[in-house]
Amino acid sequence: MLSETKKIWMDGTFVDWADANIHILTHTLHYGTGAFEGIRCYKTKKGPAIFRLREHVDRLFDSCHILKMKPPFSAKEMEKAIIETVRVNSMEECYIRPLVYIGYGAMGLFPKGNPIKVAIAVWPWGAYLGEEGIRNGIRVKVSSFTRLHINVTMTKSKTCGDYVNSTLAKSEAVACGYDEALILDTSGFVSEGTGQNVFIVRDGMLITPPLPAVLEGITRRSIIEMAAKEKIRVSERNFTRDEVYIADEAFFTGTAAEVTPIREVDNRAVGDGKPGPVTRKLQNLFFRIVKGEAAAYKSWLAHV
Ligand code: PPE
Repeated sequence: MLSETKKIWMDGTFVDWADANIHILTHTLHYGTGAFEGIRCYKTKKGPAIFRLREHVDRLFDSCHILKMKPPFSAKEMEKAIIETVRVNSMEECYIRPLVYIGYGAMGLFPKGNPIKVAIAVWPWGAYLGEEGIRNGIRVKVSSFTRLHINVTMTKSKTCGDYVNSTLAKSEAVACGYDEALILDTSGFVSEGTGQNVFIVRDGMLITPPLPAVLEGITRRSIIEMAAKEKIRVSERNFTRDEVYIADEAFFTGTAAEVTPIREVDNRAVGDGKPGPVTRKLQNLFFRIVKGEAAAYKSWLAHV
């Protein structure tokens, strides 16, 4: 269950958690045209710090632009509101969920004149795929559901409705006894997890699917930038599910999932079935960065 916090920011004002309600005829609730973000704030020696806040807010505005929703706040105002929401709730460490949605007004697919509404909630959220998963890796199954085609939904937008594809894949994987799903694209190549980008390691080279059919993950981009500094070679190219079977290492990245090693795919051990050295190295560096312990990456943190 979700741990409740005190206040939720709704359209410029703070309301009590219990009163953060909307009308049942809210357009987004019916048709899914809305955009959200997932951001994390970490405890550092200098107080709470939000990881790559600017990048997340930029992506939220890109999603809105794609969906033709104009938020009634600027990106700067959103950044300030996010920081304020963390502060008002006295959070040391939390997950942050901004949501832009189409409010109550007209029904029918064309939401002419309906207000664009914005909310920001925060709550404590531990390891998304479990502490055990972070430490020793998770078990993954290739999904029977195919990832969104690039001309069916807009893959550069973090659109609420697109997550039906993810929830179907996730519940199937869990029902089959796995921790997470790995989803193939319409050409049959590996795309991403239900809420994570995926990396494999072969002969010391980091490989991740190219952007067209996956979300432009901010953790993904961070890992690529970190790998470059660590002199780890990176290739953005397509690969098949059996290339994951024979990879030396594999891991997921995402705001919620952070850096989670994959120890098994479709009942086949990846490498020796334990998090490998490249995964460990990047995972350790990632956690040092978000906790403010890596001076070279200070600019990735927005202190509250
Ligand atoms: N792919 C998808 C489909 C996705 O939803 C996410 C984030 C990513 C990749 C990784 O992106 P980034 O967080 O920028 O590195 N998924 C969010 C929602 C998870 C949820 O269960 O809700 C997240 O991780 O916050």
